[in-house]
Amino acid sequence: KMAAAPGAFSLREVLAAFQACVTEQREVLLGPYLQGWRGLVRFLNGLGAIFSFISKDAVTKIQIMESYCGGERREEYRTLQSMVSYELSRGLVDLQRRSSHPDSGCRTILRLHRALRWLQLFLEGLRTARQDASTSAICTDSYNASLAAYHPWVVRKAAVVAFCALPSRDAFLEVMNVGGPEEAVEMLGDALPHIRDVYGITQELYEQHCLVGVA
Ligand code: 1PX
Repeated sequence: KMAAAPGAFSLREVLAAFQACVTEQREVLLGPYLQGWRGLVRFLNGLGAIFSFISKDAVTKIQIMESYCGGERREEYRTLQSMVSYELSRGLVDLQRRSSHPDSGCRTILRLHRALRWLQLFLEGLRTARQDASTSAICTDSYNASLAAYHPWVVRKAAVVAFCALPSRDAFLEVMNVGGPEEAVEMLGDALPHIRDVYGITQELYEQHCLVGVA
């Protein structure tokens, strides 16, 4: 078993951010939510340049959100709940078609939220798959069951081609840097309920406000 590279970061800390973002009142804090995405992007970049078209889009969306969270109205962007009520009450969301507010927080988070569903399915797949399972097959299945529905053909093609570059399940668990495969699987088991929770709270909030299809 390979020792963790010094200075290398562990996916354990990255996923812990999704635990930290749910408050006792079941609000989702945007700070740790975006921090979680930052860590995932860092991890994705470590997997190779073939994934950079994916990480670039994720970074663009994280940056849009970070500028709201550090901007003049930062108080309104403390939680997902406060963001939704602020943007909707001020008419800052283009619901049907992108026009005067093309980069609202609501539409930007929705893209990350859909990707979080992919992440949940993918990690669940990794956790429960046989040792000799193919990571790229797990990834393709999770993608087809989630994000693919929102992507045009050309993006779907590029994504599936990139997935072929993923290492084997064991090698993948290794680069997660949480210890051996058993430890990695255990960590995923601990982290997944929190990811599911964040996904569920967001989904419910978006359904209540008819935001699940925002342009
Ligand atoms: C141990 C697992 C850790 C793996 C970490 C992987 C982090 C993945 C981060 C992915 C973030 C993807 C965000 C995509 C958001 C999106 O759907 N954007 C599209 C729509 O946005 P728009 O502004 O146009 O309405 C946009 O068109 C997307 C373009 C880029 C292609 C997106 C392909 C997404 C594949 C997600 C799977 C990542 C595979 C990682 C392999 C481990």
